[in-house]
Amino acid sequence: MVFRKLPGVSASGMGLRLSQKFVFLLFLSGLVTLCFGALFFLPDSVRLKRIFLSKTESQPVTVGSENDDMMLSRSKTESASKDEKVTSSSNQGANTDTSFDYNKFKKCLLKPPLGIEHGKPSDPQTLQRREKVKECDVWHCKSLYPLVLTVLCPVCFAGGLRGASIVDSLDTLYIMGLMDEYNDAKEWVETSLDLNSNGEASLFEVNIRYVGGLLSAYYLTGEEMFKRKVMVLGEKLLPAFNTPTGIPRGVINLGSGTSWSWGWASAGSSILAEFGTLHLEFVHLSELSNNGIYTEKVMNIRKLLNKIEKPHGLYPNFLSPVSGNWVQHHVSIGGLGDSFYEYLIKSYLMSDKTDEEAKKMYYSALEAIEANLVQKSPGGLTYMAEWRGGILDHKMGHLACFSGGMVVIGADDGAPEKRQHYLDLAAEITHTCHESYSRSATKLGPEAFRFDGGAEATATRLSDRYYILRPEVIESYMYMWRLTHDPKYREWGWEAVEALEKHCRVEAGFSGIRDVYAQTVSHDNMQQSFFLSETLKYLYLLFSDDDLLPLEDWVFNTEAHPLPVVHTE
Ligand code: DMJ
Repeated sequence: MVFRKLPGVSASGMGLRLSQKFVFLLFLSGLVTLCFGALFFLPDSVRLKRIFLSKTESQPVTVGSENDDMMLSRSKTESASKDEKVTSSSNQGANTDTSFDYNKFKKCLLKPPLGIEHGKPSDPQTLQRREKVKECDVWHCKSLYPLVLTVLCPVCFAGGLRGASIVDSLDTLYIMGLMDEYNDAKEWVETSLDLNSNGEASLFEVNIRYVGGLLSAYYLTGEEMFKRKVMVLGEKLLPAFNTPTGIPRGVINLGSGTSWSWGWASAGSSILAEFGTLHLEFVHLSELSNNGIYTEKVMNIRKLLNKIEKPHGLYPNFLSPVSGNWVQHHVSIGGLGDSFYEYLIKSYLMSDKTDEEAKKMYYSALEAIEANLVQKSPGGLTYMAEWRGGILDHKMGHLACFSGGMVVIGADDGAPEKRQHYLDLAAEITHTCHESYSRSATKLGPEAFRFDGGAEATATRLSDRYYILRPEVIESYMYMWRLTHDPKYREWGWEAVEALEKHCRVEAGFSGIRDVYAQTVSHDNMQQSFFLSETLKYLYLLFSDDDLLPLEDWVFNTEAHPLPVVHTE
């Protein structure tokens, strides 16, 4: 068939004459210019500008005034060290010279981060207890500083990066007002934190401890150096996502950018609690860098998890980054699963309650957990069992004790008729975890406790009897206190302080113990960095007024690093 040109009609598809086309194009370009220009006359909206403008065009960097000691001077901002230059080509869009406006961010907060009086409690006993916790912070002892750097840090985190205790404790020191120690730690980060280290680093651990620690140090202090460091580190994590599904592998070499799966994880799988515990930090990396790639990566993980079939609505612990299928049907609210669930509700809260998808996923997961894992012991204790392909293992890990806190922070946002139910569930789980402490000789809890063979919240195996300064039980006390103000949570927290002081304090700081049931303790000579970032911080918050890091403005990552709620304007 031949198309013939009709008389009076141009050859263009639209059938317009050349002059008509010119007038139409002129009109169109005028319209586009008008719409774009209107953006600048509309009420100021960072979000709109973020969508339409490139980072160089958006808000200028504001340098703090001289009397604002939280802000860095421009000369300091400009003195980026060698390893802070972006070197990788994996993320061409990344830019360390971002336009994030720190002053504007602070104005969006509903309350001052450190409260009116740094959360100073009004009653003298609580204040005294808070002072004790502050004194427990090993950094308080100036003479120990070199020891912490050279001895404790390399052993406390075998992740290819040094200085975990330093980075993990920056915000704790700052919140406690230990400014000399904070300044020492800051200086070390600025001059000695090597982000190019060649070694086996866990993507998850680097994210929760280093990315989380640097992000919260930046948000709390406004020090540009922390932002530059975290931008570089964030970019170095991206190669781990180069898999057929975009589900990251667990291990990464930050120097070379190669990544691989844990040798112990079956069939090269990735772990739910690891790839499911990136969301909060990655959203903030995108916020700060004005580069959507980080959010894209975590949204891709969520998309896959949403789509995949879930046995009884549960999320198993192992998933193949190649096929995108579950590798085993083991489900746990403790190790290997825990913080994935925590990050669902916290993603919702951190989005200023706008992330409906995270909310939906959280409440359906919780429903499945309640239907399949939550149990009542013969002695009336509520616990979360583990699920092995449909068979229950009546064991609860110390790690799973964070769930009291998780359930209580989500109590207000589920179905209104379930609010009281969630408050009760959170209180029951926290009570069970407290029982695991009070049933031991040291009044510290074991790594895992059981509810079978006559056991009720006690460890039956020798290998489960250790305590490594973990925070989860105290974390739940802190949230339960904030949301109920039942004084028993402060009492339980104080019991823990006394037990830590009695059994874990050693000359150079605090140490884990090998058997919580032994009157004469044996120390493992290890101070985990989460003792400084989580255990001491949660205790300090427990004995502070609620206006210190108010929950309306801050969400704690799984390593207790406060990240700000992204308030909608
Ligand atoms: C911390 O590193 C984090 O809380 C993580 O999610 C699991 N638990 C340890 C401390 O026990």
